[in-house]
Amino acid sequence: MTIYQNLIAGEWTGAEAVENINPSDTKEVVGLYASGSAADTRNAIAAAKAAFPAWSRSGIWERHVILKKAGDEIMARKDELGALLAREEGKTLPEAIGETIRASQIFEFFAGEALRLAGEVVPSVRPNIGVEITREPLGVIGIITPWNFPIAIPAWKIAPALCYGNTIVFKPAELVPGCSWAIVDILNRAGLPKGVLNLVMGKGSIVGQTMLDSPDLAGITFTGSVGTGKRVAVSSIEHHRKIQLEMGGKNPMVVLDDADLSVAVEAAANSAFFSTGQRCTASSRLIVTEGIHDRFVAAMTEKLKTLNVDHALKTGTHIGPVVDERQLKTDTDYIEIGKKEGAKLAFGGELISRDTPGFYLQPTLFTEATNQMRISREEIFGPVASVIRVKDYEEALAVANDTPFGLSSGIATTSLKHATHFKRNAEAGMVMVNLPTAGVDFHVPFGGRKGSSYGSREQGKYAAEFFTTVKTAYTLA
Ligand code: UN1
Repeated sequence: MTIYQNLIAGEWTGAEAVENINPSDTKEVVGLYASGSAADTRNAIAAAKAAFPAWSRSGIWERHVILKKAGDEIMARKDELGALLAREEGKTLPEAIGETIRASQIFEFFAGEALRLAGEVVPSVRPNIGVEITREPLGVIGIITPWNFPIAIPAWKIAPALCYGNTIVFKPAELVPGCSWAIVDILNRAGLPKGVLNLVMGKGSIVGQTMLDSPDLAGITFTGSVGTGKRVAVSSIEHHRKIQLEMGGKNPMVVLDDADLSVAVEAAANSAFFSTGQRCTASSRLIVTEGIHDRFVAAMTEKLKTLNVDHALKTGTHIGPVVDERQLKTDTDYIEIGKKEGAKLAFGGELISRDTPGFYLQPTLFTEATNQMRISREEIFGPVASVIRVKDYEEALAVANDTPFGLSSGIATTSLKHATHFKRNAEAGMVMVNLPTAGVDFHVPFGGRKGSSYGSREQGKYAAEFFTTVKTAYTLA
């Protein structure tokens, strides 16, 4: 089998490789991918550092052309890359193709942004002096991405990093190197100069740790677990490094008595269970007022009966497998914890077997949960959600905000008054009215508050905040 290698200083390299396994069919090896060493990582950092002076001064048209070419190629290959994504991560083929299209759109967006780089010219408070405010590239950026969005998250970090003139050392999640390798190959062929984008696949404890220990990374943008995020933060203070962290969520979806029941059920089922619940934007706390509670639970249970859990590539699959054995164990452990804590298992909770050996788990719904239970406080990151019954809107809002996280917060209601109040008072970076908490646009800011995020927003124009540093220049006229 060919080894998909790391790209360091413009050369494909690496003989050590690990198998990329399909979670829908653990007999299938998706490919062999290089596993980089600490020395590879140091070489990649050195290459990015050497490439920075020239790339930081590259023309905006050159950046535009490369980003546009990448976006176009990803779109042209959406079915093939979507299938690769579905095979390595386990989300369904339509979800995977959708994510691939999103990655293409992100490259197209930042191709445009490259042409719109601008500063400000303002008068000085002193006579005969002019002031210019410009944004300059930050330097070498470390990009560390999670397994749950194998193409969109790398795209939304790589595209702005390049657009604003930075060079990159990129470490994708070990479980899903395939889409990352494909993006890097596409950008490399699109004409990026050697060393501007370096790919080091491999273990967090080796590649990731070497990145954290390096004094040469000016910034690290990270999406992943709270624990690893904290380690990125601590190491970055030591190295005086800018950071952008996207970590967990325990996103609430409030359902009020006056909600349109089918809108509420669609939004809740989508955000709790699609992509196998493996989204930091997933709704895992369904906070439902008394008057609609029983009807909502009955309708959700009916809806869950219609969702097929099966091989990600099979037509008609609504929910693919859990990503791997470790995550499956976390999910089933939390299901046991929920039962012990006294929540009622209203649907699911069982492993299922299909034609191919994979990590198949039923969508799982608890009722009679309280907001104090561990299943309501800790991120599970699987197809597990719980219904918390509340008296009224005021209690629903208080429970929604009573969490260490603050990424996305949703409400299903037909009341303008409650929707408006919720938008203003939800303690979250993103608020969704009559929509799933997950599934965001690619051209507007993404990020949260409290334990969910740290640093400035990702995506859209707001990405410039992290990927650039501001300069104020004064000139005597
Ligand atoms: C989405 O819900 O569309 O890791 C995106 C995650 C997020 C991305 C969610 N950073 O789940």
